[in-house]
Amino acid sequence: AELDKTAAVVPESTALVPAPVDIANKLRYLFGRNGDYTVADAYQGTSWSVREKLIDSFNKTHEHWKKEDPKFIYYLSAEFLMGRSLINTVYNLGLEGEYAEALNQLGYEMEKVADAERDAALGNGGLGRLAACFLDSIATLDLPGWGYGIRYKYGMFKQALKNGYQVELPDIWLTKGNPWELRRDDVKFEVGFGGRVERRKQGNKEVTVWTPSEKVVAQAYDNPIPGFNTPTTSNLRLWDAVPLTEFDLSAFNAGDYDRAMLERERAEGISAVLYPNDSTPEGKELRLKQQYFFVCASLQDVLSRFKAVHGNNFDLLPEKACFQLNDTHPTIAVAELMRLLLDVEGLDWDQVWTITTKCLNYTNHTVMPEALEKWPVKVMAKMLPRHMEIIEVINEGWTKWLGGHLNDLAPEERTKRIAAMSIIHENPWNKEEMLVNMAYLAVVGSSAVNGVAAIHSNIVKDEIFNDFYQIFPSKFQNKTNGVTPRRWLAWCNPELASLITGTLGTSEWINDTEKLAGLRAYASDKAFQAKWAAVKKAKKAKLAELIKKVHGDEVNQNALFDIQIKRIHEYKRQYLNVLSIIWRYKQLKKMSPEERKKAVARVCVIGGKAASAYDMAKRIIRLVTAVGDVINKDPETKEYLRLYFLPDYNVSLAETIIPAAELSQHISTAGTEASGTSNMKFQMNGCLIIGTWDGANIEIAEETGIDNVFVFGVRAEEITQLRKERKNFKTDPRWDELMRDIEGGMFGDKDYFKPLVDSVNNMKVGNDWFLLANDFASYLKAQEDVDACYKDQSEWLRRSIMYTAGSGKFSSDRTIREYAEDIWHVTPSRPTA
Ligand code: 73E
Repeated sequence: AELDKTAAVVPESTALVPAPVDIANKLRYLFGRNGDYTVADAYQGTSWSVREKLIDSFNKTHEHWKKEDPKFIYYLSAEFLMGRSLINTVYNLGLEGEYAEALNQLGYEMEKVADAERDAALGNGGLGRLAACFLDSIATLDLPGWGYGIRYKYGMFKQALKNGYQVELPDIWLTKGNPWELRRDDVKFEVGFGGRVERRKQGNKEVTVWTPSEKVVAQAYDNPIPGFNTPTTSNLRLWDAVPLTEFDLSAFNAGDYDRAMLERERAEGISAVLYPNDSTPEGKELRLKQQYFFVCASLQDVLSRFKAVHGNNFDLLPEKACFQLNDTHPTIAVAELMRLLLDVEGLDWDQVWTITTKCLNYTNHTVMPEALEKWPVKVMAKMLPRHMEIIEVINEGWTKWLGGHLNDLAPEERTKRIAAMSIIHENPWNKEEMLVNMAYLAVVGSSAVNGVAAIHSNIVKDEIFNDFYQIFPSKFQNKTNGVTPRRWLAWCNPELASLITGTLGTSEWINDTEKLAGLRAYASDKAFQAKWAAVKKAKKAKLAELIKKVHGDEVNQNALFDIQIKRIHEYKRQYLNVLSIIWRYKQLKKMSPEERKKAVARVCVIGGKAASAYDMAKRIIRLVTAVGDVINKDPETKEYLRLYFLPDYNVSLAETIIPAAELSQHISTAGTEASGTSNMKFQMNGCLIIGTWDGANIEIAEETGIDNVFVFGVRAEEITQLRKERKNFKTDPRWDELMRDIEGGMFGDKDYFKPLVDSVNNMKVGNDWFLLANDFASYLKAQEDVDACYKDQSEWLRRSIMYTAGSGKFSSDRTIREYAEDIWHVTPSRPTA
């Protein structure tokens, strides 16, 4: 008999079950635990309980959006560096009181329980973390929007130290299950690779048919993203690669078993590992496969939802969906959207080109020339033959159009310019090879192109894409990065948050960071400064505890906590930081005990991962640990100077380090760091900055008051000339001394450090491309200014308060509002609570 469906009572939510009971229930029925819980259990029980509230909110939001059918923004990114979810979810949903209380009743402390969670580390660094902050803001601002990416089985490697050298260990993060995801067994798409392309007659029309030689299935996992102070919970949809045969059990007959297993391995390989490379992408075929895999699944998913509502009215697509390409990694979307609309939906070229370019937008994140992705035509033609054809046709049309547009140029000049702007071009290092320039494809295929900080967007316009900018000036924009003030101030530094709220008389700053400017009125107030200092002190004590745990050392908690945490890269110049620490050490050694007592004591912390194949970066890590080994043991100076390398820098470590920092270092060669985002997190937490005139440092200095920031070094405009003149540069005698020290074995490992020394001195090897020697003297001078300022604690605290007060601009809410208004044209749509 037919079931009477209306009779089924679906409880609206689990809200009526008290949290402690619910946690115990989850442990009993999901894990078979009955009392006697470990902290890890408490984490599991709590998370699975919170998950249900999250899903309730997710469902409400999506029912609402389904009804309203607003325009959506889809953020396509190969990386989402989410970090931990429990605290963020509980606080964003406003459940912190309830769950803290529940855990107390069970005998646990929320903070300790939260510590049992593993980071979701599906990203390398700034680019991936930016994507995560953007999702938080998109949800908080009630913007209809989703993230789309890859559910890597192994995320960013875990970094360990062995005798002071980096070793990489796999990030096995899913083994204990993941309460923050929801597998959608009904959402799967096929993704093909290789094979051949044919034209066939279909009635009086010629159609193109691509028959891939290999197919895999993309399986959707949803990761609900709760907004703060709103009923909106949006979504990050990640794709897992599984074999086709999982559908088709008949392939598992006796003879095919081996083959079926091989197929499984091949399929699963696609979403197995994140490429652990930051700022320079790896030109490996598997990486192109990953890119196409998630782009293809995401576009099919969006089109299938669109068609369910609007049928074949594809001209409406740009009014219902837009895609942001997070760097060039998802750029194959240009060709894939064309293919789906041309070959699958049967529209014609001009219509499809119009729709595609209206729907796509591209963000550039780096100026490093080696970072602009280029795929050999041969590789692409083999893996994605139909896409290669489409790109060829796009390029033909493009270069032809250019020819007309550049009519005024002399013929030779015109030919040269067209060649320089061609999406497909010769490999300058190997004339035999043709390359597809993915950045050019993204620029030509998008409505808007943006950089990530003011200076960077100018470099994008004036240098890397200048030819394109001259033709399409209005296509180019700036969207200065931001970070979520929820994770990076309110939740990671509740002590400071409550002082701010108490002082401003409102917590509205969490959604409206411009309100932080109200703190300026208190910057010189002694009583307020004392409270501000007490918070910093408590956070420093926490970091000191961590250093003790990792290195076994007690550190002087009255010392200046001086931090540099970011990926290890020559352009970020951790090496320069180490040189100044060695210099400081040598000065301390020369002082009498009385003189030393007057010196500013420092605890220096450096953290960050080196890409596994990045040899020079690994040597820099070893230099840090070797220098630390000498300095930290020296009985004469150890009260005054320490240097620790904190291994396995990740999101959750950052949440402990940043609130404790008093000085942070952002010292890239001017013109090399597109933006930086940790600088914003430090600023929010009242940490002073020593930095170059680069990336977002510039805007941070403008907002904070330039005199409050320790700025040093040459300017971006000077770099080209300085590089030309580098051969004749007269190095500082102090620099020469330090080079001799390292070469002479002051920190051991002479041979291993030799290439490092050479890279900044020897013209044959490195030519000091990042101009450490040029900035060395002004850097030491800025460090002296830091010391002088720290001696005047009231001035230091005033500045610290001015940093937080000036951080309003750097909320990712501001950034996302700008994207929404200037690029996406999406508007808020909030479900009722
Ligand atoms: O300056 C940062 C920027 O703040 C930049 O280096 C970083 O993106 C951040 C967010 O905008 C970045 N990462 C990459 N390119 N730029 C990158 C490139 C290839 C693979 C992985 C990451």
